[in-house]
Amino acid sequence: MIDIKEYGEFNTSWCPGCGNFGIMDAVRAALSRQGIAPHQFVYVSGIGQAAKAPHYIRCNGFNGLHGRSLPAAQAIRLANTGLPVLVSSGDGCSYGEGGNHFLAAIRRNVNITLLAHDNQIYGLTKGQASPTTMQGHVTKAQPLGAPSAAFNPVAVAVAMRCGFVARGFAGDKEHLAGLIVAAMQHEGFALVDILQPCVSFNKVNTYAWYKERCRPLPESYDPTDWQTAMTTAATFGEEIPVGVIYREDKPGFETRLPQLAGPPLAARGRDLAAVARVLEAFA
Ligand SMILES: Cc1ncc(C[n+]2csc(CCOP(=O)(O)OP(=O)(O)O)c2C)c(N)n1
Ligand code: SF4
Repeated sequence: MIDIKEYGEFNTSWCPGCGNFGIMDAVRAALSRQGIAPHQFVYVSGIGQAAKAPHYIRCNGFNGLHGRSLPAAQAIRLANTGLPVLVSSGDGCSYGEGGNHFLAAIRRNVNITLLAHDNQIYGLTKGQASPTTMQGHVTKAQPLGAPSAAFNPVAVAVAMRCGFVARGFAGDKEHLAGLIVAAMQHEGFALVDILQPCVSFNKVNTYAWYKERCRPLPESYDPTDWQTAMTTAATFGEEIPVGVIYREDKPGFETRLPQLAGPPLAARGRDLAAVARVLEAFA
């Protein structure tokens, strides 16, 4: 257990009441419970309000381009297979600009955890519809209502048999912290899609809206049953199940590359003469 104060206190540019605060509290609690000190993990993000999360916690951080956090995170993990790697990314960043990286990360199954701050809107750029915005939702940029059907990331991840798929709610920090711990403990790519109110630009999916609908899965729920998980993942409307929706143990990408057997690449000595030979050969 690490003292929460170790992760620091920072001024943020988030609006008062933003769901990102609940997610950050849950991240701190999850790290503390696992005894992971600020220098012992890497926190990766792209661009957006969610992507500012690594700026507001003591950590090793990396900010990539919009939608490009997952490739960077996977590279970091493959270079240092002993290192916990967390990604915070908005629904636009993860499922819009980064949509193909999301699918590739599920297929590749590198051992990282994606925390998708899903506020069903583009927060940083002031409220345009994102891939998870509900069809018909009126925004400043879509005055006639969002014309496209909403993307369901949880259902897509389950359909692809992603090894760990959970849905959480930023308004229930204790439950969310448990999901983040379970995701980080999972061997392979883990998705936690987190319903996160944007109090400034999403006046439809508010705290009250989510609270009325979010139902924690019962103890008896079996997340290893794929058919049931598909039905559970597809449930999003008057009722929204939250918890670990699907899990499947399978070998991670790291076990499939012989080059990664043995100590992490980052801990191995560097052979600069070999690098010089490669440069010479291809220059
Ligand atoms: C390739 C690219 N497209 C668009 C933008 C402009 N842009 C920056 S943040 C953002 C939306 C962020 O929304 P989301 O990822 O949902 O995160 P949030 O701010 O809601 O946390 C957009 C469209 C950009 N920076 N790069
Ligand atoms: S605009 Fe929305 S997502 Fe961004 S800080 Fe404000 S409440 Fe949070």
